[in-house]
Amino acid sequence: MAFDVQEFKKEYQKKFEELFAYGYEAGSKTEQYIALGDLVRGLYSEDWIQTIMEYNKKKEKQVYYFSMEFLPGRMLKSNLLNMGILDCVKQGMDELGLDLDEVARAEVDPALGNGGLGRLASCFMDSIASTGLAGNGNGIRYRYGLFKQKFINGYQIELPENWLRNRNVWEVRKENKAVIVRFGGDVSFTQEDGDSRLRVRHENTRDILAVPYDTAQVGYNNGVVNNLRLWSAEIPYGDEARFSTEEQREEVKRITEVLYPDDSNYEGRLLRVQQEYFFSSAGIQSIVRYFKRLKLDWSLFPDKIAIHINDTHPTLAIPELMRILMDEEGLTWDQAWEITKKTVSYTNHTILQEAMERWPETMIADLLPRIYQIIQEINRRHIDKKTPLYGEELSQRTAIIANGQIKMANLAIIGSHSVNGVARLHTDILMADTLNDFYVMYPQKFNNKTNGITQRRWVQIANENLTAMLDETIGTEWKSNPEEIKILKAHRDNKNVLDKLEQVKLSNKERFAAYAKNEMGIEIDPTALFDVQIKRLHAYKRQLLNVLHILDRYLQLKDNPNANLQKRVFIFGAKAAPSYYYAKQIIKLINSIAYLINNDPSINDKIKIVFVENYGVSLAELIIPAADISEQISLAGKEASGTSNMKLMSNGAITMATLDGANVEIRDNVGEDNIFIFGLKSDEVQEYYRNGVYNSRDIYDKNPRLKRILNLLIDGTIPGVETEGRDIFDSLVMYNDEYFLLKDFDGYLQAQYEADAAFSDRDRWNRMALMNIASSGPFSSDYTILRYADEIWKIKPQS
Ligand code: TH1
Repeated sequence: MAFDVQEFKKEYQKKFEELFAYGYEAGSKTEQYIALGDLVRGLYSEDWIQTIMEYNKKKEKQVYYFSMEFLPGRMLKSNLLNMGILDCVKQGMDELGLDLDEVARAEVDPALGNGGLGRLASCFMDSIASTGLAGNGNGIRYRYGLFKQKFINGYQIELPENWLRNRNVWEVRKENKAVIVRFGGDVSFTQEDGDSRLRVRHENTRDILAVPYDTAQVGYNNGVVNNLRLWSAEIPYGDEARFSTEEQREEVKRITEVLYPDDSNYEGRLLRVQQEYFFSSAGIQSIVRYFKRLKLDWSLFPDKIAIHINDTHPTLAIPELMRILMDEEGLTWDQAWEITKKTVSYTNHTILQEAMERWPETMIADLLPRIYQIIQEINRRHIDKKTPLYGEELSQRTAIIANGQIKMANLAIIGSHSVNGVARLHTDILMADTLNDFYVMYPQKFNNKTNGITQRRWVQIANENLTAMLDETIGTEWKSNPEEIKILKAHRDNKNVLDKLEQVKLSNKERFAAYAKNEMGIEIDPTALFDVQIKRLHAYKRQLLNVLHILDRYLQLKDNPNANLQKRVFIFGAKAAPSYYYAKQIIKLINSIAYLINNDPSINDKIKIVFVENYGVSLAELIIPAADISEQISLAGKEASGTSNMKLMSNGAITMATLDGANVEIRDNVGEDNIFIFGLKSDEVQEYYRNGVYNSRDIYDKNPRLKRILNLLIDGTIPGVETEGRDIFDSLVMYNDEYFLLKDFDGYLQAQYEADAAFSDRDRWNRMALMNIASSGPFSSDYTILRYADEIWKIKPQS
């Protein structure tokens, strides 16, 4: 983009005065941010219009990524970067006496997602635009994002996150594109004289208006600006009389009021399924409306449209598309079914049973009577067709409806042409185990697409120091072609480069240390080893294993204050679902241990624990560049992929990992010497579950070192955790330790002491960091998305 600093300064001043009617110097940070955001939106608006017109004119095939969650993070700098004007604007702001970074921090980080799944959707939106693919996002404009986390006396407290409290400069309300989504009502069939077909009559429905808010997704230096469409629930115009009571109006608003705070967990709540149908139906309606404008035969629908469903949350898009094609457009069942299957593809993100969506049949029958009929019919035809081929038992196991429940994964698989897992190991487990019955029936549907991340946000924006150092060392090709970062390997023995890398890391650690001091009052030493675990709090992710390791160090230092131990700062960031009692107990435990150890003078700062409040995308951008160790210690087989592992690696952290999810592929890329691997393998875990010989009590009795650590939980050493300590102790020792922490403990400790040794050899450690950065290119979501486009969606980058 042709752009000039002087011109920018003029435009910015003008924009500010136009918006606020006084000079920018007197404005608040929020006002200064809003003026800049508004200006930036104006700068890409022509490309935005142009991109959409181009797609329409060429009747380009487009993908629609349906996701219940998007976690875009702050958008200002990412838009500036992708538009190619970041440096220019930074300089301009500087000359105006403003600090771009400070102004950028005034943007509220929209937390419209829980964790990896939502962040993946946003990395994908960036990559779709940046690789020049015609693609759109479809989701929900929650009035409140994921709760804001506070710690009070070490306990997690949840506060509402009013992310729209200031003006959202990026979104555009498109009232003229609103559609009606219908709930409830009565379904009947009529046949007119001389008409061979039955007509569906769907009456007495509760009609909700879905209003889209569009946000631009700016591609990296390519002029492409795609669209993310988020739907908001409102009362239909002119229908106010039907919503006369406050109660009725509240009910409408409630649909898009708040994001469900559960990650990898399922609650069969009515409001949740309303949300799912609401945005799925609205998305399908707007797609069908667009397709009809092309004036093509319906059979060409799958040649123009690909619909991707991010986990099962948008699965109702399948029966909804069937409904519209049949009831509204008059296609036959077989025509509609062919089109639907060819159009839809599905990603599975977890094998955890507690995350599998199953809706009570009666709930769906009441809420969505016509959709319910269609699901029944899909199920009936599936069973009729598969029983003669695979026998009664196997076919019944793949039924969509069983025991009064509707299994959304089964519907998603049967109603789509592609099912993918999110890392090689995960996909293998799906095929061999979790979804094996379906794999037997539809082997050709199954494929792997290992997750990825965008280095634009996670390196270029989050880690400016590293970016500058890379540019200087290997040139700038890696920015548009992430694989090219591999040429950094040539510098692995270059002492000068290794020292520079150490400097980069140190300055990022200083930046985080300043945050810890200013925001939390914790003093940390930037030369200590920063050991980072940032992810949702979940038993299977095993934050507790990390805790056991910390307690082991604590005991060593208590025994001998001069013990020769590497100084470490343990950094945690994690939210627990508000109803996940055990996870909240673990938060309280970690905070209490932090209090105990951080304030114990005899520990002499050899251990510090920093549990940041309200972890999210913005804090990730601060923490990840400062990490030395990346904790990826889930029980093997449980973490489908993980994506913080990739972000941390790209920033030169060394992975401490089990062979789970994408950790396996990270090891393959970086090599055994540049990663710390420990613990049970996924097949060994499987074997334990099968033969049931695991006995954690036995390990507790026989391992004195571990026993002493576990006893700390119940002997009063840790203040204020009488119940938490007891419950956690019991889960590990008395109730057989579901996630095998005690089994993996020894291996973990050993790997941690190897890490200490490696860290104390500065050249060795820096070389490991360099090799991680240099091996991170293949984990770019640009490549992931190109594989989706080529193998699943059948769309090509625009030239
Ligand atoms: C996560 C997986 O746990 C993680 O391993 C993976 O990297 C990420 O998805 C992206 O693929 C999941 N998040 C959710 C959230 C909900 C339900 C299931 C999953 S799986 C609400």
